[in-house]
Amino acid sequence: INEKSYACWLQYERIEDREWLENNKSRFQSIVVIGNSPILNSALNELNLGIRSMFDNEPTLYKKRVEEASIIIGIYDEIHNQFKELDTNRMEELNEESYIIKTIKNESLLLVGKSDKAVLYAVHHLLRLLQLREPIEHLDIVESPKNQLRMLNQWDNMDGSIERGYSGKSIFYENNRITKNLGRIKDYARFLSSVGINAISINNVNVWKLETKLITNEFLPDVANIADIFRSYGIKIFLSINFASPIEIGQLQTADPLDPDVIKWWKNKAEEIYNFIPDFGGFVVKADSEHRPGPFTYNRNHADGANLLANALKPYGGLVIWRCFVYNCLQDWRDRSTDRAKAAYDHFKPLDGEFLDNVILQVKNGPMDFQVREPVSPLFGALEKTNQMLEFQITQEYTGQQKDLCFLVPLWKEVLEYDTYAKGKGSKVKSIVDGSLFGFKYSGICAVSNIGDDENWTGHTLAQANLYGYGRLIWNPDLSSEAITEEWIRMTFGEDPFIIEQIKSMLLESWSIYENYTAPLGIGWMVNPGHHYGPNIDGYEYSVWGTYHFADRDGIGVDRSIDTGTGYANQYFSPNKEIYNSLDTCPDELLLFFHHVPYGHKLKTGVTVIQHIYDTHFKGVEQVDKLIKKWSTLKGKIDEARYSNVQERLILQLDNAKAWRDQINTYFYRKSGIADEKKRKIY
Ligand code: GCW
Repeated sequence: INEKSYACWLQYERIEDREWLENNKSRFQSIVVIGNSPILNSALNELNLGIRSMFDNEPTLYKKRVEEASIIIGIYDEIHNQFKELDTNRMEELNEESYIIKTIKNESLLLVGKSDKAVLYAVHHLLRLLQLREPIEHLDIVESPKNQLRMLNQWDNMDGSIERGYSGKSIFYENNRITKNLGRIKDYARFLSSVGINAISINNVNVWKLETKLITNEFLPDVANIADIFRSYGIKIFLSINFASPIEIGQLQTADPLDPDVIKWWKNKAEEIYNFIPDFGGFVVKADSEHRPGPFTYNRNHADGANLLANALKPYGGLVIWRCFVYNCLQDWRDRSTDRAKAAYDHFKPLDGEFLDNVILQVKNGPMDFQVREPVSPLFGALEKTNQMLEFQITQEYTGQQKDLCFLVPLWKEVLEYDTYAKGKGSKVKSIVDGSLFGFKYSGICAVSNIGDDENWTGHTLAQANLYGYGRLIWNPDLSSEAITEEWIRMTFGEDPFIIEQIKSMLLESWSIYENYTAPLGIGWMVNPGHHYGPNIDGYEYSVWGTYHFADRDGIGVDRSIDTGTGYANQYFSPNKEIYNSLDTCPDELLLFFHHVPYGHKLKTGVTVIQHIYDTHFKGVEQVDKLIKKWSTLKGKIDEARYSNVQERLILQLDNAKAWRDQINTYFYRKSGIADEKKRKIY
């Protein structure tokens, strides 16, 4: 296998800078670990691996000789008596995942965590500094993650396929079994822990027949093996469950959440699971959504459903992560009153306060479905008494499927910085999901993973940046997109300033480029039904999915305003609702999400909607051309495997961008009859 492709951002390239080496080598001669646990062991192994490969020198491992070691790692409780340098007050205030890295008197480095997991994070922090060739002479770092749950959702099926996966097959399952080849899972755990991920659900939220049995003794021993691996990297595992399990695998006639036999069945089931996995994280649940079973069948609501499971998991400290992706997926396109965007809020807002405290509602960032541009879901801020977490999609279902380059950190950053005004100005999404605004007991961020068994994990090598960036951003949403991008490039491709600049601009512009050549002005969709790649303007127009653009000869867009439209804008707090509601103030990029306008409507830029469509679509293709040119300047400067992987995909991207440009432009030219002012080629 190609090591560089496989190693992602943990390249641990040999340090060539002589001066740097001379100055710092002595600091990495020996390590002592105080304490003993599987996680500390992982921390030590990683540190050892990193040092060995960057310094070309195997550090000596001491058992106890603290005075002689150049690096001392351990857990605060077991270590603090020995080091007066540790500020006890400061340490007491920190949480279980916090750590410090400190240079102490005799030039040794102290890496102390509040827990063994935190020690592992400290080690990764130090290795990152080394990979970035940062100055390390006088370190005094205190770090805590801002979000509590930092999670990934795998959409992996046991036949080895991955729903919306674009990077090969599952690393977890093959031939309807859990894989015996656990090495890759271990490396995945290493990557995830290096960016601070602490939870993972390991099967698709669409839980099919076989996957329903993951919570039976047929598969639990194998699930427990996977849990062991992740546990030693500080990551808890969760399973997606089938709400109808009591019927499917329990021989009951019903899955009614208020039925005593059903309640008992889940209680016993929880006990059984925790016998295998004592620190099992809990369940992720997609219920009454896209034909998956749920409480509606029994005339019960989502709180009844979630609380059933929460009661069962409670004795063991388990969580129920209940998804809010609930809408009518059998809509009649003739029906203009139903609005899919309103559904999640309509279903869950009335239930605020009715969920048990070990339930978390998982809400997608937008009200529709991970489109290239959507407003932020109005459920953020609307739930004051219910634990909430945010769901992003790292896998590029609607954003180019890892053929097209689309770096998503800037999008996620916008979502986290969005002000909901739920408690007045400054009620940002990031302070809702970090629990601080409403004092949630549990909260955080999760995302659908983009990895598979491709050699480079993510299909497109540059899509590794999305996984890395996701982890870094949710650890600390205050990090800038630029800083995260640069970190990733330097760790992945090294220190050459030219390489860094080229890739940095490619990544940072890619989201806007993708937006330029696909569906315009926040309208979304217009993709091929089913697989969702490539243009198909009317692909979903007369479908059951509630995803329409309503283009006719006069205009385009969905009227979601309060007086004349579906009223969706009303789900926001003031002043957001007024901003979206009015044509004068609605931001251009979301115009067609909120309003139906004539093609001649002037945007804030002064350009008409139709001319904007033409301009952006021609521009998008030119921009992809430039991406190809930029990348070609790196030939010979980076290894051939990664170079050609990206080059091949950029060529596919260009084809796709042209297909989008020509279909979108032609479609709207034919609908509107309005010519391009610049008289470019439209078919
Ligand atoms: O984005 C849509 C996808 C489905 C997915 C669903 C969901 C797992 O097209 O493939 O199902 O959302 O989030 O549940």
